[in-house]
Amino acid sequence: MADNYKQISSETLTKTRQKLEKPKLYKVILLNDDYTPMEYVVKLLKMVFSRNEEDAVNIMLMVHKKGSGVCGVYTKEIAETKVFTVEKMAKNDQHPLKCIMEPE
Ligand code: TYC
Repeated sequence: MADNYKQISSETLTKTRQKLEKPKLYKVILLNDDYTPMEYVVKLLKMVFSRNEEDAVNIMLMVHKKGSGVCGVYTKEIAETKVFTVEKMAKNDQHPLKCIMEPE
């Protein structure tokens, strides 16, 4: 019998409430600045967010024009890791690039 059905008599089946909650999702957002080179942002979007060239360029341009842009939506731990990785890479390469996360 399927796991999410409970047999309460030989003839009656009741579907039990699914107990698994949907995980909360978080947007990872890149912030604009005046110093980080555009090519560097594109490279980072490809590496950290697995974006292709076209998507990476579009996201970078959106951030450049509007001040911020969503790079992806992830569960909490994955979003935290992406933010950490972006800031660590940028700091290591001496760019002031900032990245934040927000509940969706
Ligand atoms: N504004 C930067 C420039 O003109 C480019 C840039 C884009 C920087 C996106 C940060 O998140 C960023 N070189």
